Amino acid sequence: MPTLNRKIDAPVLDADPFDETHLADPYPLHELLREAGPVVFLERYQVWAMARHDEVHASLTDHGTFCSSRGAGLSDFHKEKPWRPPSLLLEADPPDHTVVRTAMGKVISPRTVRGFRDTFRAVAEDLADELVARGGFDAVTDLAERYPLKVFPDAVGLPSEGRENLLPYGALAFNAFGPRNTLLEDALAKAAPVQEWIWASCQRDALAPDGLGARIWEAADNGEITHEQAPMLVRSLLSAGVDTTVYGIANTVQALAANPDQWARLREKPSLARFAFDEALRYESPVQTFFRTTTRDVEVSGVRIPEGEKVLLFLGAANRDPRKWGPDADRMDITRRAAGHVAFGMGIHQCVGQPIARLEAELVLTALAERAGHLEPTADPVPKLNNTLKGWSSAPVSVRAT
Ligand code: OVV
Repeated sequence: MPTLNRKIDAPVLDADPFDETHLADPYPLHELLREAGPVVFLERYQVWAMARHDEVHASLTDHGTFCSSRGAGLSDFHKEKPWRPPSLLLEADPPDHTVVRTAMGKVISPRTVRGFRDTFRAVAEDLADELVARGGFDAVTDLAERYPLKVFPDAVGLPSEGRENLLPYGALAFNAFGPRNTLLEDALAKAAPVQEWIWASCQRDALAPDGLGARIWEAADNGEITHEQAPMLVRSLLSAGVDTTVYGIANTVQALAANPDQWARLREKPSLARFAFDEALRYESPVQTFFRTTTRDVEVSGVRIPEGEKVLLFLGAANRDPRKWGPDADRMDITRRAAGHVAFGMGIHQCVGQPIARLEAELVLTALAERAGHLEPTADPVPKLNNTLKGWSSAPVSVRAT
């Protein structure tokens, strides 16, 4: 429906959050969106948007009104065919969602994740030894891409052949939440062999008997989920579990290198690693946005949104809202109480893999902080463009042993 024929009692903006300028540096747009009002209307995509913490948080936790089963991207699954069969987790509502989410929560239990710690730590320490000895490295390609790409696929029990498909698949999945711009078209053009490898790797015979993938298939044997659902849930691990952690770790190391006072704090007290990661997720959120769709007419902070409308939630902007975080919301401060950020989402869809992500980040940051004296950027980081993810394709740093 053209804007002309609708009644919109919110500021109407013509900015494109998915253009290259805003994807590379979204923060000026975030401020504009937050200051424009609690709810705005984005003319170009005919969608509503929220960028303040209160409204983003409230929408994420009201899954009855802001549903996920019509897609967590711009595309409305009631109107367009999804690019792949919808995720049983991300793109589902209760009661369907509840069943699979419960099963996944058991697979990624605290006990299971504790069981990963020793192996994950050994890999982190070997990598940190190597990188510190080198005197310099790229925080993205030498650290953030190597670490999760070793420990996570091993934990899932994936075949070692073909793992180079994991990053392109994640990039595709996260680009697919946005509009059909060149980022998405380019990713889709190369997608067929990537998708084939992913789907083959979700099948029982491809998965090691002791990994998370096999545990999902056992949940089907136990009747918690069906055998048809099992490969789809393995697919969720492969969609959401790799790029997210790569961006999260890269953004954290880059932000620490760029903020020497914060790196000094972590180096003095490596046990702050978990807090540094949370603050980095708030400060530079890997997942910047998700959409929801309204299930009814709803009023949000005085603005009426009709039923069946797409709503773009700016997680990354909520995480820098001065109304929530104070006047220095744009500053990285690892001693800040970053709890309450929405980088993992909030409510029933909040990241089910987050204990694994947190473990990876804690161990790799601790290993680095225990070994590296100084850590400094040696060149500007290079933005990596994605319709949903914010991060870098390269972030060179120099490092000296303690
Ligand atoms: C890309 C993405 C994010 C979160 C969840 C999923 C995918 C999924 O497939 O469940």
